[in-house]
Amino acid sequence: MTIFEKIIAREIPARIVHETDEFIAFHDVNPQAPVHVLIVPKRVIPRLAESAPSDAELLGRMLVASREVAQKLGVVESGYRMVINSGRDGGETVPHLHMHLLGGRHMTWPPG
Ligand code: DGP
Repeated sequence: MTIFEKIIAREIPARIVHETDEFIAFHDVNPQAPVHVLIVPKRVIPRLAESAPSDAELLGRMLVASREVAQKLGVVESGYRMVINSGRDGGETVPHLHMHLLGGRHMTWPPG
């Protein structure tokens, strides 16, 4: 069981900002920006590289829901960045697909 499944099951606490029957959004424990939320599907997909065509609608709904999360956290006007780390070189540390929503400061490019 990944740490995110434990958060979904309420076995460990998290600061939840949004939840549907398909996904959950909560503050990252190690924030990299004033706003740093993870949007996580309840159904485990280990990483983007292991997603299937049948995941397309779920992933699309999660991306679209980022707007609602950004609105709640006050960054929809100022802007925000969505990041998905997939696999070792992508920097993925928790093998349960998740989208990072980062905002509240100006993001630089290229990422580290
Ligand atoms: P990634 O590197 O893309 O796999 O991001 C994993 C993120 O998960 C990382 O930014 C830290 C966060 N994280 C890890 N463990 C916990 C936890 O127990 N609670 C919360 N809220 N976030 C966690």
